[in-house]
Amino acid sequence: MAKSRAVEPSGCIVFLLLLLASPVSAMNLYVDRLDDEYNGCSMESCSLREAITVANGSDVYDTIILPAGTVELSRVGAGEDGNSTGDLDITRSVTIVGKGPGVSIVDANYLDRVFHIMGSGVVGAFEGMTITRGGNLAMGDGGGGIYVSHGTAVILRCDVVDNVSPLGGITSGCGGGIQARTGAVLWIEDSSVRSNVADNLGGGMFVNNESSLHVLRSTISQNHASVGAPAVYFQGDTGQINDSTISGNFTGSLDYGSIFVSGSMTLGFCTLTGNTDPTIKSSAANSVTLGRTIIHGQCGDSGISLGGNIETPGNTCGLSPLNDLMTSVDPDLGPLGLFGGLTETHRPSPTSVVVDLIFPPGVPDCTRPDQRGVPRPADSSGGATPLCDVGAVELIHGEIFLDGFECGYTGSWSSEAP
Ligand SMILES: [Ca+2]
Ligand SMILES: [Ca+2]
Ligand SMILES: [Ca+2]
Repeated sequence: MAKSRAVEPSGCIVFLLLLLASPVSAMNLYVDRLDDEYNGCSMESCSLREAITVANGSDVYDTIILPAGTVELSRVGAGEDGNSTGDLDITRSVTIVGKGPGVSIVDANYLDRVFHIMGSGVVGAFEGMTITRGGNLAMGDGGGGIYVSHGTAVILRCDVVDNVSPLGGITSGCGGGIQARTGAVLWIEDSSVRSNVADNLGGGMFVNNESSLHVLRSTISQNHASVGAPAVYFQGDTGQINDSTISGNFTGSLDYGSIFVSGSMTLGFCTLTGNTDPTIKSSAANSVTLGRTIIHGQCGDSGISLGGNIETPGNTCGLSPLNDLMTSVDPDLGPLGLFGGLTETHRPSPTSVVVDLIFPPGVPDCTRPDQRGVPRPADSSGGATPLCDVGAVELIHGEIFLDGFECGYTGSWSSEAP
């Protein structure tokens, strides 16, 4: 198994900063009503749809600020691209900032998808919001939550949840949560893509036609796709998923696996568990590069190993006996839940086979915090030396997270703390 490259989000930060850099004279547009009024922004009143129309007519990169609450789209008319009905059509670059997922919510009431980013070079950036209940049989193409073609979608600290992509008529049924097509860039960080449904391919997301995908510190869970690839369908240029959890995605079809890759994708420090097998499938061998990742399930094809991976049970991913661990031992991962950080994760038990492993020199070592933001490496099992754990979580020895409500680290408590 060749070692081809380090498990790093290459050049990502610089790229993101460039994308989000605001040129001079950009406007801040404050949304102050939660309905779907559409008769123009005024000083007294501006809906999200009205604010996007202002940004679409602006030559500079504007920012729209959402209040807390649920913006409910109500203007009937799916498949329209002028931002007057159905989905919210973004034709000039804009950042939309909410108060946080679950606090600022954009709900499309299944009248159409939620957001449509259109045009070469157009960036739609979403920060701190829930994007939900998008998708309609008449929406045209896929992407129930977000559809980006040619342009860029940046998704930071968002939940993309409960969106659908139905199949029939003019709608492809692909990309229940998100669809990125035709040279698009899909960038996802500190976000959850959860419980989205595609009647065709790509329950969580569908990325194709030379598009690229970057996922960091995010969780893709409980998505469904009828034809296959319930987590991610990727037929793109380059794909990277790092420090992330892919869990419980399901399909009745085995043809595409839970993650399907045609092209090239790297998964580093990820936890893959509870997905319909094959968990990863590709159009050709060696399309997928794995580093420091837990594959709790099966692969459909051999990949390239950077080392430090664990496959259990079995030996289907083409991993290296020298640099990886293939075992039949259960990884003893806890339930998916909020155990620190912004997204749900599976914590291994302190006695899990994935914690505090020593691999030969040359296997990628810990270089950045885990999905939750916990610095790596940490002592996870009560040993003398901090050692990297495999997967998205670095367990801290003595960490007490008995359930999702008890978040804290005993490192800051007294030794007498219960
Ligand atoms: Ca549209
Ligand atoms: Ca529209
Ligand atoms: Ca450790």
